[in-house]
Amino acid sequence: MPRDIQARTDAAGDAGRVDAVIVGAGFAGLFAIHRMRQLGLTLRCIEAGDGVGGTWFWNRYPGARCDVESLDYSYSFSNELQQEWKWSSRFADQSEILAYLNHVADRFDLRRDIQFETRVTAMRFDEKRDVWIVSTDKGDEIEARFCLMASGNLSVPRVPDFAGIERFKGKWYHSAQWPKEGVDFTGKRVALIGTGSSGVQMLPKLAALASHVTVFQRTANFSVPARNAPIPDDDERNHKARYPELRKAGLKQSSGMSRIPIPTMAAQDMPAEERTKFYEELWAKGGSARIMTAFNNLLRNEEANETLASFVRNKIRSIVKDPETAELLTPRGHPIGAKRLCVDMDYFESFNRDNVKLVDARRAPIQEITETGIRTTEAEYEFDAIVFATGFDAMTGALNEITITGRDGRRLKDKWVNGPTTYLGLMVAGFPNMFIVAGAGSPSVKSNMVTAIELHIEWIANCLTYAASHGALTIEAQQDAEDEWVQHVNEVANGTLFPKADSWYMGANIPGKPRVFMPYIGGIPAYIKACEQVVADNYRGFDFRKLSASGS
Ligand code: FAD
Ligand code: N01
Repeated sequence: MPRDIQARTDAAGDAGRVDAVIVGAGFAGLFAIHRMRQLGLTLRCIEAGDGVGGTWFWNRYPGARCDVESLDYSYSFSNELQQEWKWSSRFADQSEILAYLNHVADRFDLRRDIQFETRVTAMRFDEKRDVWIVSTDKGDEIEARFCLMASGNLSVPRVPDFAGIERFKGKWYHSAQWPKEGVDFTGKRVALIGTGSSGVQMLPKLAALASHVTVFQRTANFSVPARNAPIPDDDERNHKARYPELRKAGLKQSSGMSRIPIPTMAAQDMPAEERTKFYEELWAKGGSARIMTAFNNLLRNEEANETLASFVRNKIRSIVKDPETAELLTPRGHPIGAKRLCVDMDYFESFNRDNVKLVDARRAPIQEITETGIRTTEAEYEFDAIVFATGFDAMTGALNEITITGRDGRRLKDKWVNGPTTYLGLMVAGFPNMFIVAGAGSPSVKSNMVTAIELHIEWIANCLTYAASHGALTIEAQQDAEDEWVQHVNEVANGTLFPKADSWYMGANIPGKPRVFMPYIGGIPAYIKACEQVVADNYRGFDFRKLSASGS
């Protein structure tokens, strides 16, 4: 395939020139290599880590595992792959997902196109030649016709700007920069800062080893039990026998997950007693997907949301024995699900242990890290280790860290100063031939990410094929189309309860970051329809150009 794409790149044998640069070698980057190779493109994938896996390479903290069931949270592009891989449990842990991604890299011979331990620092679009010049921290300058940004939504870890961290004599860790060799917390006094999904997964594991764990909680979070267990052989056999059909069924779900009944009823339409029984059943089944889609209005209607929120609050009170601790752990002030719902294995139960203590970091914020521990506005604590489960500069962080310069010398970061703007989440006007994989403006983190990634890469592959067949060298989103899409993304979000929470979806976890709801919350089916309509209208909203005005 597309000789036209290659016409001015002529990459064969020239390491500094390729058809496409792919940034990142996680789920997105790996599939991108495979799919772009099928188009006959020459490639270079650049990855900061020394191995593949992205999220699953970096987040090695104890307890890390997925919360989308593994039979769904895996690639569908190869039936052989999905048939041969055996997941040990319903929600696989980090090491298993990392092993899977390494298997994928080997099975499809992907590593030969990956340059590891290299960070892309800058990308500049050369308007005269219609190529991107990609610079790295190793001094490379690579020319590429296309750039695929598979750099991740949750790949820039964030440690809050606490004074004094450099003075701390013990060891400190961030959940997403975990040492490969692991950490032995046996007998240690440990501080855990942050009670999002990472902190919630980690606490039971830390508590089992450490002499004492102090949890600094700023916002109490909703969490539901995973009920993780091995997948019974029969279930696995049945699932695999129907895999292609189930993958298709997943695309009809807002979340992109299969086997979750599509809700047809509003929460208020079920009598209260029956509703509580239903929530009990879903609580017993475990996981977040079923309970959050028990009714069709849980994330649209506050009264409906409150039925589930109060059910979970009661559960917390029934699990946690000390009433004061239970009270502090009870989430208030945001709708359930408007921050990502945590999925845990004995999180609330851990607070019944003698060696776990909860500190209210809202009432008494952390003031500084001292030589020996942490000082809040109320007290000083001594620790051997501090664990930051304080999250990420989500969705825009990885792209904004790269100096990306498009047409007319315009920086992406400047264009996004009021929040990310994209057309279909795929491209940005003024940045030709740069595709973003499953980022802002697309279902991305509000769906099964692997589904979102596969959809995007297929779309990009088809778009490149179309461009080649029309002799086009550049593809670019039109500003009007981008504006319209951004407006749609905002309208859809504003029809939900999501903007009511200070979440990372809203950029609220980073001081000074613009408050906009970044993912597209219309769901996978609506998103697929929007993309298909654009294609059916001959890629409405995209310009395909044969040569740039000044090109030769
Ligand atoms: P990533 O996996 O983040 O990979 C991006 C890669 O790009 C990284 O390896 C990074 O090093 C590299 N990179 C970034 N910038 C540069 C640069 N400038 N130069 C070179 N390399 C660069 N999603 C779900 O749908 N279900 C789940 O159950 C789920 N569980 C999660 C659990 C954890 C602990 C976390 C943190 C996230 C989870 N997610 C989950 C979201 C998860 O990020 C995605 O599912 C998916 O793994 C993202 O893949 P990706 O390839 O898009 O990005
Ligand atoms: O990060 P977070 P995360 N003082 O941003 C607190 C995915 N993921 O790494 O809420 C005190 O959610 C902060 O407090 P507050 C998933 O998409 C999935 O846990 O801002 N506390 C919060 O409690 C998830 O949503 C899994 O008030 C401070 C915490 O740190 C996303 O990754 C597992 C603070 C950060 O929570 C991010 O999750 C792990 C301060 N100064 C991750 N600053 C699965 O289960 C921040 N905090 C699949």
